[in-house]
Amino acid sequence: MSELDRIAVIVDDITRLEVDAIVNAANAELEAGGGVDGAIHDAAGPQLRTACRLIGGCEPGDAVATPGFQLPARHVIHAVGPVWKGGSANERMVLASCYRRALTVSRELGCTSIAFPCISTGVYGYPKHDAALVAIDTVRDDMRAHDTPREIIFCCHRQEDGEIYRAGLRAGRDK
Ligand code: AR6
Repeated sequence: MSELDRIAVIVDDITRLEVDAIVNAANAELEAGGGVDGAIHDAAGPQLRTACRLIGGCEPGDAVATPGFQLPARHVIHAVGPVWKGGSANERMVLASCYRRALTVSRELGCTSIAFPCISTGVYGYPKHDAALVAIDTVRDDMRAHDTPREIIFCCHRQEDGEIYRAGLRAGRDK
């Protein structure tokens, strides 16, 4: 079984997923913002805001976990992506680190399934194709090294993002 068989691409609202962990595209202050972060906070309820405030913050490239509260997902792993500044400010490294750290945290929590949004590609402005390739490469490398989480979902909110991931995975089949 190739690691690619453990990866799924779906187009959905990540707050609806019944998985062990969903990843949030958070900010360094862990304050509820817009985009997927806002949707996750709305669906999880006010306890999530309290839990985030207790943690206090998270560096770009890092990830921290809270419970999912009212979400169907058991955990939320808050990962802070890079703000796109043209590509020469270590954005690629920071984005890859988000995915690696989120996967490490999910293993510490004993997760078998995890869903990622397209981190940094909204408000933070990371070019979508490039971000998808970083996500796919980083997740594949991690999966080759680890048996868990067993199932990894790229949860895109828009059809066009789903197509970008599917094309990226198809191209990667030969690698
Ligand atoms: N389910 C899945 N994906 C979603 C959802 C959803 N419900 N809603 C939006 N997306 P963004 P960033 C996708 O802007 O660029 C926040 O204010 C969206 O289509 O949410 O990392 C935070 O507080 C896009 O592909 O995150 C930070 O301040 C992806 O989520 C800042 O934005 C990421 O877009 C983080 O910016």
